[in-house]
Amino acid sequence: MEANLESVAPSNIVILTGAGVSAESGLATFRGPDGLWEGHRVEDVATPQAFARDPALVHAFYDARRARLDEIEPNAAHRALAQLDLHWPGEFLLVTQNVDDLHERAGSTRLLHMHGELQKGWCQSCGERFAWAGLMGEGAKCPACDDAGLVRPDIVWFGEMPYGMDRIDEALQRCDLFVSIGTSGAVYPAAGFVQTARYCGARTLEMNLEPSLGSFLFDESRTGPAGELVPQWVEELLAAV
Ligand code: BJW
Repeated sequence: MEANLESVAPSNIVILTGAGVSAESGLATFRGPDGLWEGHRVEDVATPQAFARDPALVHAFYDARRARLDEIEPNAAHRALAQLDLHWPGEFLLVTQNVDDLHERAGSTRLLHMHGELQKGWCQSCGERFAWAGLMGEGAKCPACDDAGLVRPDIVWFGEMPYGMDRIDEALQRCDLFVSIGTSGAVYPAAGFVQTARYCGARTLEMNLEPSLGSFLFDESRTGPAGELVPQWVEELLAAV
């Protein structure tokens, strides 16, 4: 029997978003037919080893994606989640796997980028992380130590530890509603959040264009475009506050 989320009065919410949330803004997802890294599996390219092997290729990829941010806008799903953040009286954490800045441009503030951000750089010489606009390329100079050529995109690649895991774990343990939106469930640890939340007693909801790999783990699954499903769901939730 399908769980009825409307009958529950959650107070603490954790939301996980993936590439599907930005798809209607015009950003390709990773694993779709028109996915990023054309001709490559993301798992084969988004690694520190791939960067060491061919830094020019990896920089070119991230430089192009950073430039693309100027051409796109947040969509109805980003805006609805920002409204929920603004009006939700309980604890709230929006964990995004996305490296674009569309959630913050829509107005989200209780937000954590677990896979890094396109608009940040990380110096491999001094360890500093900093805001970055425009091209980075192989010769980029660190604004902190002035070393050139050792700045990389501040992106979490395969085999690296995602950001904010302690904060995320704590929020998952405290939440009574966990919602996953527009993510395939192919990449851990994010794909395991639903199990942690369930184990700690939360109800779970998935919204995706199609059922994800871990769809069976959710109490409720809504199928369709995030730009339609998310505003509808936020309206339902805020009407009950
Ligand atoms: C729509 C829609 C619309 C479309 N509306 N929906 C073996 C078993 C288990 C784990 C491992 C393993 N071997 C290695 C691992 C670990 C590894 C991993 O998970 N590998 C898998 C391949 C198995 N993970 C890691 O290495 C991570 N680190 C780690 O584990 O550290 C150790 C650790 C241990 C314990 C605790 C904590 C940590 C790091 C993962 C880094 C991922 N990085 C990337 C690339 C960098 C970012 C970038 O370049 O942008 O992040 S990979 C890529 O996948 C990107 C994404 O954030 C991530 C997830 O993808 P996402 O968002 O789900 O996109 P898609 O395309 O897969 O799905 C889109 C979905 O949207 C689809 O379902 C569509 O249907 C849907 N959709 N349009 C609604 N309009």
